[in-house]
Formats: sequence, structure tokens, C-alpha cells
Amino acid sequence: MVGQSKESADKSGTVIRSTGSWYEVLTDQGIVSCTVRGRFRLERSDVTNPVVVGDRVGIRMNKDETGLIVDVYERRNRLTRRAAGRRVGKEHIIVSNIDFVWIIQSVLYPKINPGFIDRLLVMAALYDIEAGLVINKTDLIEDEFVSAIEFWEELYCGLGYPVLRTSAKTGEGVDALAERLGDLTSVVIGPSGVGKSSLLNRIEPGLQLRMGDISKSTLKGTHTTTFVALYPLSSGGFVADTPGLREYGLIDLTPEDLAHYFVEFDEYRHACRYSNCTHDHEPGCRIVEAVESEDIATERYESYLNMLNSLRLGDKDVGR
Ligand SMILES: Nc1nc2c(ncn2[C@@H]2O[C@H](COP(=O)(O)OP(=O)(O)OP(=O)(O)O)[C@@H](O)[C@H]2O)c(=O)[nH]1
Ligand SMILES: [Mg+2]
Ligand SMILES: [Zn+2]
Repeated sequence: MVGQSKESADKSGTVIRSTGSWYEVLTDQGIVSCTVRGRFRLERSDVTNPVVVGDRVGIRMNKDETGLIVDVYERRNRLTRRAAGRRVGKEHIIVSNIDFVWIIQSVLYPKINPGFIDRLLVMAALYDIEAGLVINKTDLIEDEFVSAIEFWEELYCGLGYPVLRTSAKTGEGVDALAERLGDLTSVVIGPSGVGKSSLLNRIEPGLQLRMGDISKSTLKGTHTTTFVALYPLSSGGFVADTPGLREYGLIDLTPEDLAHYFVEFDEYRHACRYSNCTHDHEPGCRIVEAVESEDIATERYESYLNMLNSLRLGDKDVGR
């Protein structure tokens, strides 16, 4: 149990939406609007949100058909980032109890950000959640980007991650993504403006999610989706739409452990001269040799160094 109070629950369900003070809980008898006791918030001071979308909860019904969340059941897993701003350093849980994370990127507006992809792949691996990459807005591919898009696609495919090309505008690849969502509980995550909500609307038109404009000055999204919510799919599964992330701060990870979550480092990292090698400056490092012989992509190694640096800086960096 993540949290429990003295009252016994009348019903149980899944949190499908949270707006700060109210939580919508899907039960066998429909959706119940719930609040949560202030005491819950105090149990773990290192977490910014005590009850999150995806949580299985026990609720006690009030006379007016609203509910009070009295139990939060053990989470199977969670996707977390390090909180920024005022709450920097704390753990912010984005969603819990999920089967698959789709990292959404777009060809342009905003363009592909491999540093972001790699951070998310590391966190998904850390929490043992399967992950894949969607490259959206393929309708914007012009000759000059063809080779870059192919490069990223081949790189991540080669590492064993599924990669889909989609266009929420033309519908390309949307069926393939819908098929992958199937009866699983998935989450779409990425920067603002890449088309997360647009893709989900295309897959499930009844959702009618708000979609935003691209800013003319920054050529990025305008943070249209403002809360995490889990939506039922006609294929039987659920999908969580999430607000665009400005940055993705790593948490629950030490600099020494980081290399474990870069899949292609596995066959080399045990062969370094020093068993505690961090693969950045030590002599006899097999990872560095593999980068030099092009067995490990320079881009991935640069991401690794970047993350290593963030982890060493600790609270001062949230990974932009
Ligand atoms: N050309 C093109 N534009 C797209 C595509 N998908 C989405 N867009 C546009 O991109 C903009 C942002 O789309 P959203 O679906 O709101 O993006 P989001 O990822 O949900 O953004 P946030 O909610 O802010 O995180 C809108 O103007 C969409 O019309 C696509 O495949 N091709
Ligand atoms: Mg959105
Ligand atoms: Zn090494």
C-alpha cells in the first residue's frame, strides 16, 4: 500500500484524471469525483504528488456521490521525472501502472531532440517499462531531412526499440500506432507541439482532445495539454495523454548506474580496465574504444556524457 487511512473503502477504481485537488476515479459503476485527505500528502515528502493518474485506489463514498480516496494500492510501476522550479529535486510521478511508453517526436516544429529521447529511454529502462519511438509530422519531411530522419530511425531500431513514422495530418502510420496501443495501458510523452493529442484524436476521434498552435516566434508548441489523463480506447486498452515536457530531469539514478540503461553498452562495459569505470576519462575504457570504432554511435555516447554530467551536478540541472 502506498498510502492508507483508517476508514475502509466502499469501492475501488483507477484514477483517470487529476487536476490538483480533484481526482476522477473510474469504477465499475462509473466515474466518481474524489478528493484526498491532506494527510496523504505528508507521508512521502520527497514526492510532489501522492496520488497519480493510473493509481488503483480505494474510495469511500460521500452522501453527495463524491468520494474520498482512502487507499492507494501498491504501484506495479511508475514513470517519474525530477521536479523542476520550486520543487526541484523532488520526485514527480507522471503516471503509474503502465505497460508501454511511446516517446513522441516530430520532424519539425519542434524538431527531433535525441537528448530527450535518450533520457526517456533510460528512465523507461530503469522502471522496467517497454518503450518505443514515434516520429510524427512525416508530411513535413523535405529532401534535406530525409537522411537525418533515416539516421535516427535506424539508430533506435538497431538498439531494439520499435520506431513508427506517423502523420496526424495525413494519417500515415496512425493505424500501426493504434494497433500497438491495442489492449495495453500506454502513455504518450514528448515536448509540446509534437502532436501527441493530435495523434490520439486521429486514433480515437471521440476523445476530442484540445490541440494547440505552434508559436510563430519559438516554432515550438504552446503547452496546450495541461493535465495528465487516461482515456479508454475502443481496442480495449487505455492511453494517457500528457502535457508537453519542457525538460526531463533524471531521478532515482546514480552516475555509476547510468551505463546499465544504455543497452548497447552492455557487451563492453564489463571489459573496462577499472570495474568502477564511468566511461568518460578513465584509461582502458572499452566503451570509448567502441565509440572510436563506431560500434557505439557517437550521438548516444554524447547523450550518455550529458546525462552523466547532469547526475553529477545534482540539483543544479534538470536536463533541457
Ligand atoms: N503538419 C503536421 N502538423 C501536425 C501533425 N500533428 C500535429 N500537428 C500540429 O502540431 C500542433 C500541435 O499539436 P498538438 O497535438 O496540440 O501537440 P501536443 O504534442 O499535444 O502538444 P502539448 O499538448 O502542448 O504538449 C497543431 O497545430 C497540430 O495541428 C502532423 O502530423 N503534421
Ligand atoms: Mg497535447
Ligand atoms: Zn569504461
